[in-house]
Parts: sequence; C-alpha cells; structure tokens
Amino acid sequence: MTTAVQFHDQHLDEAGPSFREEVIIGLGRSPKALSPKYFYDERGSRLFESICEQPEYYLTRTEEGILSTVADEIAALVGPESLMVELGSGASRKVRLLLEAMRPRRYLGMDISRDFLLQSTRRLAADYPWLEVHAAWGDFSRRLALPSGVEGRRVVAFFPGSSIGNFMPREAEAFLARLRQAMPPGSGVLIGVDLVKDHDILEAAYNDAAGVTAAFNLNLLERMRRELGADVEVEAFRHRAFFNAPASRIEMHLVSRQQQAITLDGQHFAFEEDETLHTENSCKYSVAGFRALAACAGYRSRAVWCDDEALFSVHYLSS
Ligand code: AVJ
Repeated sequence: MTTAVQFHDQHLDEAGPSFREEVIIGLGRSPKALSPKYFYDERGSRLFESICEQPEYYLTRTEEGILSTVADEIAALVGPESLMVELGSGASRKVRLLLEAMRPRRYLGMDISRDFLLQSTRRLAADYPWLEVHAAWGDFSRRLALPSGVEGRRVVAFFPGSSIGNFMPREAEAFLARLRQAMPPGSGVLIGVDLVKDHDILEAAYNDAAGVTAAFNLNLLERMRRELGADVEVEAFRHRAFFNAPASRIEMHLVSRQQQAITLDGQHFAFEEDETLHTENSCKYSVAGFRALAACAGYRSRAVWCDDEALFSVHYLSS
C-alpha cells in the first residue's frame, strides 16, 4: 500500500453546526428535516456504493457510459497539465474513466467521509503512479477553497453523480457561483445531472427491491444512536421515497410507524403516527433548465452529452 497521497486534513472544516446541533435543530423544526450530507458516515458511504450497483438505480451506470464514451472529447476541451478537483469523490471510481484520456497532472479528492476518502485516494495513487494525488477532507458545501500549493494551469472541477441535485435550484445556482469564484478564471466544470423522466423509473430508483436505499435512509437514525447516544427505535420508522412533480424532485423521508419520541440530550422530539423526517431532496432537471441555471451562475455551457434514452446528462461548463 502506497502512502503517496498528500492529505490536507480538516482543510474545509471551518466552524459550523455539528451533527448533534443540526439534529437538534432539524428535529425541532416543523416539518422535521435533516441535511442529506449526514448519510455519509463510513457505513452510509458503503451503502451508497451498493445503491449504485442496484438494477433500479440507473444513474451510476448511465453516467459511467456517457463518461467513457466522451472521455476523449472532454480531454480535448480541458487541455493538458490540468488539476482535476473531484467534489464528493467517494470511492473515486468514476474519475478512473477519464484519467487515461485526460492525463491531468494533479488530482484533488474532496469528501466529507474521512476514512473513506483516505482509502479511495490511496488506491487511486497506487493504480495511477504518474498522477499526483491530493485529498482534502471536509464539507465542501461550506467552504470550497483549494488547499495552498495545489494548483494547475487549467482547473477542472468534476462533480459527478447528480450530487448537485441535493441542492434546491436556487442553492445550486449559488453553489456554482461560489465554485466559479473559488477556481482560477477559465476553469471548467464537468457535472453530472439527472434528468426529469417517467415517474415510475424515477421512483423505482429510490425504492430498490433489495432495500438498500431504505437501509441507507434508516442509517441516519442508527448514526444518531451510535454517535450521539440518541434514544431512537429505528424499527419504528420506515423508508419512503416519491417524486414531487411540481418541485421536480425525489423526496426521501423517514416515516414514523406510530406515535413515539426520539430523545437526545434529555430533549424529547415527539412524532405523530405517519409524521415524517424529511431526509433528502434530489432535484431533476431538463437539459435546457440546467443550462439556464448554469448561465445564471456565470458559466458558459460548452458541451452537453446524454445517453440514448435521455436518462442522464453530463455538462461541461467554463467560466
Ligand atoms: C448522491 C445525491 C446523487 O440523489 O440519487 C441515492 C443520493 N439517495 N439514493 C441521489 C441517493 C438515495 C444520490 N446523490
């Protein structure tokens, strides 16, 4: 095992509410809600990798198909000597489809799941000895700056998987505008965006038959129990995911099967039967809709690729 990864520990971890604080705020809210970024502890990151392999979850394999088909075109647009920054790098699997074609000089993985980030970037460094690999642990939705000394002639931010869908459209626009300001002028963004489509296909992707998405959603409650010492009966909640058509998003909730309470630090958070904790929004766009959003954030749309069934899109934007 190589240790050739340059690790920028806590680079992005500026003061902000902790998991404990956000749970207390979110459970006190009406309706109750919590940020999906808390799905990704070690176990949650593994469950997410497993979601990506479920037959109903078309997003991952479709995006991978697009990326491998257009890798050379992307390489031509980005140019040589680049720094590739992956936001929410997870297992750093998708970037492998681009590395041989693009031959960037440096790679920087950013992720909120620390050990997962370290393991994945170590494997990447071992498999691509010519690549200078950096890792920055933290919450890039809070702070986006590049660690000092990590530079490139051309910077390309890689934001795959439709993770942008976790932001509401206004927030997505603000996030892209901040990303544009955090990167040097002329930088590019390669971003995967899930498309609006038949509601049955969308809903099946978030209700896989094997129950992995349900386990992923319920892991939030397990995390509250494990990490915060919350008194919560996980079996008394169930997973629910549906397409909210007017808002063009999949919503995930944890539904209380009965009247009950979660207790944390002596505070009781009461749930009615069927009351929900809203855990995720996953916004879906049309190609034109996302281009308009990117334009509002100050980006030029340089290229967009879709699969034959128009399930998923990959956009290349430049500032
Ligand atoms: C990582 C936010 C893109 O919304 O499809 C998968 C997360 N949630 N199944 C998505 C997720 C439930 C995923 N993103």
